[in-house]
Amino acid sequence: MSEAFKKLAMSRRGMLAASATGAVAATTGIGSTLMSATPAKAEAGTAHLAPGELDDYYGFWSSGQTGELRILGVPSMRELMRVPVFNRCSATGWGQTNESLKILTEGLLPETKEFLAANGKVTYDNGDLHHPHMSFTDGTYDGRFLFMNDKANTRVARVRCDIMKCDKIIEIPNAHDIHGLRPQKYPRTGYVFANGEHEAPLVNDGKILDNPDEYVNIFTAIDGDTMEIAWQVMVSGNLDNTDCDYQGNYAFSTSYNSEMGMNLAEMTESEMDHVVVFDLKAIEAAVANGDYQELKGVKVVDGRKGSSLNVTKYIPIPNSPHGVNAAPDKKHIMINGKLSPTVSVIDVEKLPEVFGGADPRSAIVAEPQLGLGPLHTAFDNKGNAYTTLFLDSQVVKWDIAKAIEAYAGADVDPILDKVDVQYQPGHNSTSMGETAEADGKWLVSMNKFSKDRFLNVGPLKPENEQLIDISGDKMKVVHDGPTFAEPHDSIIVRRDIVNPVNVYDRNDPLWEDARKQAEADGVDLDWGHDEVIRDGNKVRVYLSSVAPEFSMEKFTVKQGDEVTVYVTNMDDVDDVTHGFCMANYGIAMEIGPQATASVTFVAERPGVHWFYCQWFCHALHMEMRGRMFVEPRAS
Ligand code: K7E
Ligand code: CUA
Repeated sequence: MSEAFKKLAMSRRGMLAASATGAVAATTGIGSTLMSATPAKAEAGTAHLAPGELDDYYGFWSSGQTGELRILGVPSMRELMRVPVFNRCSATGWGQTNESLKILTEGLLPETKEFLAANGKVTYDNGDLHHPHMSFTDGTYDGRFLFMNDKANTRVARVRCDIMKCDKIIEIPNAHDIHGLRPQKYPRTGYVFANGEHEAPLVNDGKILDNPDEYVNIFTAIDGDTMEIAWQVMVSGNLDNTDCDYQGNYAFSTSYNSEMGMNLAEMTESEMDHVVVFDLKAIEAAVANGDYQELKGVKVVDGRKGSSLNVTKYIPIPNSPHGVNAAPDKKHIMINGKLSPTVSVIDVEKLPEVFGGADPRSAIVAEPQLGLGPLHTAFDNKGNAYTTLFLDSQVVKWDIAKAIEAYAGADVDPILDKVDVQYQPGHNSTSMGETAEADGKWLVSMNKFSKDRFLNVGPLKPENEQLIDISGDKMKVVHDGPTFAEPHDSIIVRRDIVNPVNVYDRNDPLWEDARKQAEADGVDLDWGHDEVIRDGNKVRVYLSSVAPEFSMEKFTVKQGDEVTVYVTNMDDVDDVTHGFCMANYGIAMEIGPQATASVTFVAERPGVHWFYCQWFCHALHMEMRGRMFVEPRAS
């Protein structure tokens, strides 16, 4: 810890202890509008849905360090579901069932598996999920998949939208700490672009520390259909957020640390950082021509400054840009300034000239001054942009065409409206706003602090996600929505695009391994079954369940047996999920209608052990139970 950091840490603690909010605000910029903001009045009827009424939109929310994906209804902001991804889940058995463990482990690199084994684990327990985005076809959402990053452990995951379960997680080699993530918009996804945020020595084997020249950052393109890595590009400077155009030609990544600094002073030293523009066709050509090095089985193309391959361009942007957002006009890319009060607007039609040798800044067609701390921008269908101002605690609505005129010298003010939000907004999202079908109805401002907006629940406060009606000229805050740690980002998807099933298909690939094992054991999973198969000290117990009963009231194993319990839920009724919880064995899982799930444990505790259904399914749900008898080891 540096002396400067110690001092800063001590002075902040001192101020907070004295609860001098004003002083904190003055030094950190946090809470600058805390005192002045007036509570917004909800317009009757706008965001309120009567009991039983359905929302118009699905909202897909990240959860930051909680590591799961959340589904909300918009505009009601009701939380509909939590989908475990990088985290563990006590209710569903995610991280415990064989089916989920396969997904959580199969995409890890060999050295990661070794490292985890040395720590007594098979996979990571945590994740930091920032950016959930849906797959696209022709510039709009197609309802197939959701993709998301794990900043904590350098992974990318996919969720199937038909069942709303994660089906793939891969660790990204060579990169460090995946942050920005976006699916290709055109012609389809296609590629999923992922930024490694933190730079490290290319071969990170403990020989290099203080030699930033040998540090690199890695931009990765993943094939969204196979979840395999297509290629990587090595860049100069770090990588923060990313987005891509509507033509399938370019991707863009912001860099807040073009300096390759290792501490705060170094990282914020230069006046200008940059956005890296990736020429996708040129990268594909370089790969086809063999202009790459192979690292950990991945083709890595050199896109650093000074590389002879013309695959990247570095456009200078004022200090520490953060969010990147492509406008639904299919032409403009917004680079949000963060430390600079500006948003820099790139015209994608100028990029061929830049790659032909023109001044990279010639691609910038507007750079409006919007306020303090612009982080992310969302869009409506009328040519307007909505940018969060972290330090000002506001959302600013501005006219893209006017900003372009002003940059060209016209005397026009692009700012149309500002609204206070509570407080410190990070991401925002508008209904369908990151697609060509932006509809200009709703905006969610995702605020990092909630302070006085809710009942006090102790030092750890919820965040506040405010719903803003953007259908009129003036923005109106109509709803406060508290959320637990720490949603960064969300997307708002028209409900007709998302069509999940009610009941699983018996042939779903999720339990492929269980199906094969059952076949080998002569058990037909598609019929009610109750079999105990012994195979040395391995025992496979095949149970089925129909509310309110398991197919076996008891089964017997021996102490020390490795027991796998397979449960098939024979109910094919909408909403009848069963569970399997083995009391005092630390075992619990969800079995959806028509699904099979399995869990493996060592029966080391002798005696009678009750298993029961832990998802309420029937009037006789309490009676849905049975016994495992573990015969003691002969001693
Ligand atoms: Cu918090 Cu998208 Cu990770 Cu901005 S990111 S706020
Ligand atoms: Cu089955 Cu509760």
